[in-house]
Amino acid sequence: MSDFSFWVSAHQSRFEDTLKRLLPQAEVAPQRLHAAMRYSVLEGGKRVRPLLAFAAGELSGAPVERVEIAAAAVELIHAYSLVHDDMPCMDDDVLRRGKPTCHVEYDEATALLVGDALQSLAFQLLSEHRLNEDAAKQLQMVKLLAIASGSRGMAGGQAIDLASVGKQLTLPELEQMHIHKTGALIRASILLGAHCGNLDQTQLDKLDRYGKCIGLAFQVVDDVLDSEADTATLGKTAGKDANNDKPTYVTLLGVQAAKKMAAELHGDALDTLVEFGAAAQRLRELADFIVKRKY
Ligand code: GRG
Repeated sequence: MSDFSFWVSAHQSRFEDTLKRLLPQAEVAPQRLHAAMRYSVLEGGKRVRPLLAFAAGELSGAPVERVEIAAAAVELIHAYSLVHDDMPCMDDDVLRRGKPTCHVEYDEATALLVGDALQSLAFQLLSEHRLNEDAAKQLQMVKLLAIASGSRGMAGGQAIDLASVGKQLTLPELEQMHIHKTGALIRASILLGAHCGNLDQTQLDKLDRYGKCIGLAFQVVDDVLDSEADTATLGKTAGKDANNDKPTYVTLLGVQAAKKMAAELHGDALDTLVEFGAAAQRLRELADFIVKRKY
């Protein structure tokens, strides 16, 4: 096992325990809602956003106990977005992370509440744990996640996505959609990890640029995988975008050009890390992982 694979497994496993501890126990009332929240968050997912937060936290000298709270907040927002995205009123899907989606396993009303409650819990975590000595910086973290997940971030991107079905978008329009829908939360993961430590504004700006490039690369790769990989490998329904008549990098550019674009964004992301030297090695490895992933 490579040093990077070991780092990933160790963090994923420790993070799973953290999530189990932070989520309400299934025995606590209202039991069905709490069980559905745990079902939607635990035992699944690559945990890419938390891993990015951990790598940025290491770079900024942040204590890992703080970063894992920030990482949990981001992952809860991500899980909420997947639960809502899978509902019949949005993408209407039955499979997520290799198991039935939340509204299939439970019911629609429960799935709606799971998303609501996960979102609230994310902000509860960011506000009740000490994440930076400087209270103003911590408040900035709350604001950062709120903007990244709200109408000027992920939810806004989802609105553009829903409105784009059956339409021919231009490349800049597609990019705008994904910078918000997928990119905003990925960017926020990196900045939240970094905000648990101490970096100057120039360094934070570089990390933000890295996040922007890698967030978009993540989506381009997602589009390629949606068109090339099978349902069993992805753990979610493959070919969904084409079936739903959604514009993607593959439908707009073709597979080869989409792969080239992902490689260019990968290169741009690595360029932003040059001045950090060896301290940014994990972020480099995560960029490789995101671009070369198979699911
Ligand atoms: C409902 C407000 C709201 C937003 C939904 C994220 C999102 C916005 C929709 C998900 C649809 C989708 C397939 C987006 C493409 C990129 C993406 C976020 C894929 C899923 O993320 P992964 O691959 O999933 O990190 P895991 O399961 O590994 O956590």
